Amino acid sequence: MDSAEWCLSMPKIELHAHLNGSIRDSTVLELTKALGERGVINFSDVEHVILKYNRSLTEVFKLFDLIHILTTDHNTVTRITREVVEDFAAENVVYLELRTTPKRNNSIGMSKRSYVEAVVKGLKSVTSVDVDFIPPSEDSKSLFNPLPPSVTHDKCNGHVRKKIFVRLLLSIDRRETTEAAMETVKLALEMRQFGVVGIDLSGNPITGEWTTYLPALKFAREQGLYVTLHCGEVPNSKEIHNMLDFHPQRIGHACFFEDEHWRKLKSSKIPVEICLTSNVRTMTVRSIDVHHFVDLYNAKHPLVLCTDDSGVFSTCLSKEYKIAADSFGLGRREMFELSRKAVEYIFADNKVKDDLRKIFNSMAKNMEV
Ligand code: 6MZ
Repeated sequence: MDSAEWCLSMPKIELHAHLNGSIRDSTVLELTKALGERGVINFSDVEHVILKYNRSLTEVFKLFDLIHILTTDHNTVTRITREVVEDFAAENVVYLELRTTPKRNNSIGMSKRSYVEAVVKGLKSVTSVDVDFIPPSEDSKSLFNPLPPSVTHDKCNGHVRKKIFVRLLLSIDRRETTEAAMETVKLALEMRQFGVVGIDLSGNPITGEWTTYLPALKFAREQGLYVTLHCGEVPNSKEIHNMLDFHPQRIGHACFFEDEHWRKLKSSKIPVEICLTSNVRTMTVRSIDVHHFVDLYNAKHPLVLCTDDSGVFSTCLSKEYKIAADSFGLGRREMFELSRKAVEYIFADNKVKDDLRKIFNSMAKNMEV
């Protein structure tokens, strides 16, 4: 087995994946053409935005604006959720924490709540793999029926079926107001019974002030939701300090950290979601060989490899592990251990953690690591 195949077959944990950034290229093109035919957009005007390979951070956010035009209706949100879960499961991701920004679109009767319901419907509509997304302790009698027991069994008709745990994070976009952020947190609390476990702060990092979201983030934490923050995606020393002082359960990126920030981060032990391809492509790190992964890894700081936007950056989690192996000289056992340690940083409950530890233990024997 070559190292690409090995990275593919290894069980993996994905903790930083934006739903609309993880959309398949083929789906983006299909939706763009369909809207072009209906005269909603002009395909030749947007083609270059979609097909461009190397994008700056600013261009990435232009692409998101376009993707949101394509995807923001209930059926499409359901479809892309299903496809994204199927794609991660196909590459042996055993636990996925999928994040998305609830969107309101009055013209089509979409509220933040109905958006999230469309996502949940997408989780429910996956048939190629068993999806565990409803926490067992929750009363899930309203809105959707729980999955029938046969669907949650590992064996179906004598065949071992793949199973993926999925939990949701609701994102606050840095363009939003305090009130809108608070609405998202309240929605997350209401949707806990459908696997919502936390809140993410994301969006264009040059937009908005951190203090705008602080009341909503504090409220989220008081109510027992987990919080992860995009932190240091652009140089902003004061914000990085303030975010670390808030002590979120995880942070994403950590690209523009200075010595003081590293010191604070390392003593805090806050796990970092590392997105290698995303950072290189958006030029938030100069090149892969100077990526902060190396320093954090050598310091044994908690970290997890993630994709960020697998569709937008044409990557997948197996590729990210292969890049880490090739660029930083990690062996198979080290990659496996890196993946296994991520179990400790997930936002799902202890039962899920236990199940995942068992999966990794049994795979460790199979894969002889
Ligand atoms: C910050 C990002 C991001 O929520 O519509 N997003 N925010 N930095 C990044 N690094 C490249 N990549 C994605 O997914 C798309 C949204 O996720 C956030 C942005 O707010 C983007 O609009 P959803 O499913």
